[in-house]
Amino acid sequence: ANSSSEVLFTNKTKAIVWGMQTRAVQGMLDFDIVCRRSEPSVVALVYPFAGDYKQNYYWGHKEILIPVYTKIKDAVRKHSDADVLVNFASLRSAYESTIEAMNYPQIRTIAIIAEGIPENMTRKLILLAQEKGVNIIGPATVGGIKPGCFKIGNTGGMMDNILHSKLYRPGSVAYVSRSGGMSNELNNIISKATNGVLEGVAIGGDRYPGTNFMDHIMRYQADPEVKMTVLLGEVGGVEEYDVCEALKNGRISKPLVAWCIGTCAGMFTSEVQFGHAGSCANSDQETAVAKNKALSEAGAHVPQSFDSLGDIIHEVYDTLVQSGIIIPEPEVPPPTVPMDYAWARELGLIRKPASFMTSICDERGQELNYAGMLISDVLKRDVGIGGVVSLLWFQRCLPPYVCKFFEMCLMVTADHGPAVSGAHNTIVCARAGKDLVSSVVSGLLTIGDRFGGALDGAARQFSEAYDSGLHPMEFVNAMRQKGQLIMGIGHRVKSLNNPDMRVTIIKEFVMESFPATPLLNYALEVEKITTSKKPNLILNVDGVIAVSFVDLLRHSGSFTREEAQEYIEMGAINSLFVLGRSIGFIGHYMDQKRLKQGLYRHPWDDISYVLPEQYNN
Ligand code: Q5B
Repeated sequence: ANSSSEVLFTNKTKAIVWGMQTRAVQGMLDFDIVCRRSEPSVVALVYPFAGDYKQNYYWGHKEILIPVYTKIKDAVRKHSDADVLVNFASLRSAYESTIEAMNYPQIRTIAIIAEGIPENMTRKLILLAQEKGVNIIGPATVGGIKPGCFKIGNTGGMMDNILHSKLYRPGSVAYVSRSGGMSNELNNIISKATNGVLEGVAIGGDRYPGTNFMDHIMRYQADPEVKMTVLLGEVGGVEEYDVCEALKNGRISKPLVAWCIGTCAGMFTSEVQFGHAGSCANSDQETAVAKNKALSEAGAHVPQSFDSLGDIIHEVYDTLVQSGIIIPEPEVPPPTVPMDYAWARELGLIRKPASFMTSICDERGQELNYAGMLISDVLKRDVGIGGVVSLLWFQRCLPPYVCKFFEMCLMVTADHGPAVSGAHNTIVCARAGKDLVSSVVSGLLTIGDRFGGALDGAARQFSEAYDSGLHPMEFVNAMRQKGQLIMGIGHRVKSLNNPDMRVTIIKEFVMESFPATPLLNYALEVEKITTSKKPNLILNVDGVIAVSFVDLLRHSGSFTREEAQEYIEMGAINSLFVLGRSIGFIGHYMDQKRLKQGLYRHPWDDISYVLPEQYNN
C-alpha cells in the first residue's frame, strides 16, 4: 500500500494511455468536457506497432491531435506532467509494459485493464509497485472515476450513463468495489441515494489486486471531501476482515456502507466459482455471508440484501445531511458534449439524407443478398448467371426462359475473333504492356453504334417504327430519306450467303420460347427488304438480340409497359453485348500475354500517307 493521504486524481491529472484504444480515449476526453476540465486528461498514447504520429480526437466541438509514441520512454520524456498510465496492453504484454512504466518516477498510478495476467507475475508487479510507491489499480478492472476530475478508460460507461449518474461533478460518497461492471451499478445507486460519487475505484477481480480495499478506504478516510464510503466486496478472499479490524480499532471513522456479493453461493451444494478469478470461497470465512456478518458486527452499515443497498446508503447520507456534515449543493447542468454521429444514429436521434441509394444488393447483413435473395439461395436454386443478371439488373427473379435467353446471348456474343474493333484494341493494348483492366477497357470503349453497341439504337428505332404503325417498307424508306442507317441491320462479313449462326440460334430460341415476338417478326420483315437490296444487310447479332430483348420486356409479364420503355430509354439494351464480349476481351488479353506477344506497330505498307503537298519556298 502507498501513502494513504495520496490523492490519485485531480482536475489537472494527465494520463498516458498504452494501447490504441480510440473509443476509450475519446470517452475520457468527452468526460473531461462535461467535467469542465480546461485541458484534456490524455496527453499521449503509446502504441508500439505504428511508428510515432499524431491521432485526431474531439475536444468538445474542436478536433485536436494527440501524439502517439512507439515507446513509453518517449511518451514520459515528452509529457513530464503525466503521472497516470492507463494500461490497455493485453495479458501478454501488460506485465512488461507496467514494469517498464515503473522505471519512470513521474508515473504515480497505473491502471491495468487486462484480465488473465498470471498470478505470479501480478505478485511481482505488486512487490515492485510497493517498493516504488506506485498505485496499481487492477489488473482485470475497468479502472476508476473521480467525478469532475478524471476517469480511467471506459469507467462509467457511455456519456448518457455518465450524465444519468451525475458523474460530471463531485458528490460526497467514495466507493471501492472489486467488480468493474458493478461499479457502474454503484454509480447509479449512489447518484440516486445521495448527492453523488466523489471517487470510485474498482480494484479488479483477480485474487491479487494491485491495491486493495484498505488502500483506497484509508485514502478516503484521509480525504476531507469524502463524507462516507461504500465498499462492495464479493465472495472469495479475506480482505474485508482488514476493513472490519480498521472499523473496530477506529482507523476507519467515517460511515461505511458495505456489502459482499455472492451470498447465493450457499444455495449451491458444491463450491461456486463466480466470474472473477478471485471470486471463490476457499473456506467458510471467505463466503459473502460470513464477511457481511463480520462487517456488520464491526460497525459497517450492511443491508439485508443487495436490493436494499441503495436504501441504507440513503439512510446514512440523510443522517450526514441532517447533522450538517454534508451540505448538498445546487445542481448546475453540465456542458453539452456533441454526440458521435454513429451513436446518435443508432439511438434514432438524427437522420441525414444518404449520399448514395441502392436497390440491388445488400452486403451488410450476415449474408450477401442480390435483390433480396440470399447468395446461398442463389446457388441452391441454381439460378445460373442468367438468374444473377435478372436479380442485379432488373431486381427480380425472371422466368427461366428469360434467364436462358440472357445466358445464350452472353455465350454467342462472348467473342467474334481477333479482327473486330474491340478485340483488336484489347490485343494492341495488351501488347503495349498494359494490364488486364486497361486492355479490356480499351476494347470495351470501341463498343458503339457501329460495333456491338447498335442494340440500343436498334431497340429504339424498331420499336418506334412498329409502335407508330409504319409498314416495314415505309420504315426502310423513311430511314433512307433521313440518310440514317438502320441499327441492327448489316454486317461486314455475314450475309444471306454466309449466314450468321448466332442470329439463327437466338432467333429460333426466341420464336420457340417467348410468349410473343411482334418486334422480332417486324425486324425480320425489315430484313427481307434490306437483304433484297444487298445480301449483307441482314438482321445482325446486335439487331436480333435488341428486338428480342424488347419483346421480352414487353410481353414476359414481368415488366410494366412503362418499365419496358424506361429500360429502352436508359440504354440498357447494349448490356448483354458489353457483358458477353468482356469474356472474349479477357480471353484475348490472356492469349496475348501467354503468347508473349511484343509491342505492336502497324506496318507502313498498310497505311496510306495522304499528306498535303510540301511547301516549296
Ligand atoms: N447500309 C455493320 O456495313 C455495318 C445499312 C445500310 C441501311 C443499314 C453497317 C452498319 C448498322 C450498325 C450495326 C452492328 C458497318 C454490326 C457487330 C458485332 C460483330 C462485328 C463483326 C461482332 C456494315 C453498304 C451499303 C450502303 C449503306 C447500306 C449499310 N448498313 N442501309 N441500314 N444498317 N450497320 N452494327 O458492310 O446505297 O451502297 O450507299 O453500320 O448494326 O458489330 O463480327 O464484325 O460480333 O463482333 O461496311 O458481329 O451495316 O456496308 O457501310 O459499305 O454500306 O449498305 O448505306 O448503301 P458495310 P457499307 P449504298 S454487328
